[in-house]
Amino acid sequence: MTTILEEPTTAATILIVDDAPENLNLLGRILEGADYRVRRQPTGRMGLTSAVTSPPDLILLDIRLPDIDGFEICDRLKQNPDTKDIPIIFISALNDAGDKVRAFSSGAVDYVTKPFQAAEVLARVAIHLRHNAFRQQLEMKNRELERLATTDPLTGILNRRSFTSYAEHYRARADRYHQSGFGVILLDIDKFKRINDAFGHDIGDRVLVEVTERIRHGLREVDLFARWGGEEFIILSPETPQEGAIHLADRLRRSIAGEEIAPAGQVTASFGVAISHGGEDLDGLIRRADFALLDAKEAGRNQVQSRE
Ligand code: GH3
Ligand code: MG
Repeated sequence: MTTILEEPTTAATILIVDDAPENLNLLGRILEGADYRVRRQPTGRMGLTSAVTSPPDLILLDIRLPDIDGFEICDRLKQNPDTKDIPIIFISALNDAGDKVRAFSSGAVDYVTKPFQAAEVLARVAIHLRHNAFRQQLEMKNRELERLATTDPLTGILNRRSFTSYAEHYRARADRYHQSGFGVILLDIDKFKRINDAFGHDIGDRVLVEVTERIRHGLREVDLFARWGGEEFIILSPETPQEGAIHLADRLRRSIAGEEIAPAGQVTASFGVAISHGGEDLDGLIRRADFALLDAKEAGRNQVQSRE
């Protein structure tokens, strides 16, 4: 992921909405002369349809139009999630401060009065396209950062930190609504160090990914599933009684051990289960699951144990 915002490179599409043909043509020619792609619409309704069906990169909008006026077009575009981020520049003969204020309050980014100067229009168009392209890049990078911060890079599932925050949310809600208990399952691959030692770290990583897939297939949409540590995973299963959680853990255990994972051979995991009793904090619950997991290891591995 690059960290520096890049200058926009593709030729932008600009929609001009103006009922005066001479304005449409003049503005269009100025913009085409600067290598923009231009669409021209002579009425409010046509401008609106054009903007919604194929959102342009920027709109130059006249205020006084024969059907829907520019303010209303702007309002409507700002309410539509598909068009709300398109920068709108009003181009109007209205030179009254009240009109300008209204234009900005309806969501326009700029206001140019007629008669306009070509160089000024081009400069304003360029700066708003640039700002908007940077804003889009920032949003994308923020989403990417959010994803990196909340998921485990190897397996793509939640990491420990985001699991804890989602689980805390579940716990608080279950307490508030006196919902039936939820189960926490901790599992740890057995003798995983041997796999790394015998086949190398890359094969070890592949085993982790395959185990993740097998677990994921056995879970419901509502279950939280995360990588808790190196070869340790955690599951929170909402509204699950003790027997249900033990049953689920055993099904997952069988799905891991059932079919060999080439070239490592049979891989097994040990499971510890704990069910929340209302009022208990998350740390306490996970600690109980961890004790149960130790019980499973001590009792010979490849099995499920639970703690009250
Ligand atoms: P036990 O049955 O008692 O759990 O034994 P174990 O060998 O699984 O447990 P131990 O804690 O001794 O070893 C875990 C190993 O997992 C050690 C560590 O190098 C390895 N490991 C942790 N994270 C990763 C990873 O992301 N990739 C790989 N390949 N190995 C990892
Ligand atoms: Mg282990």
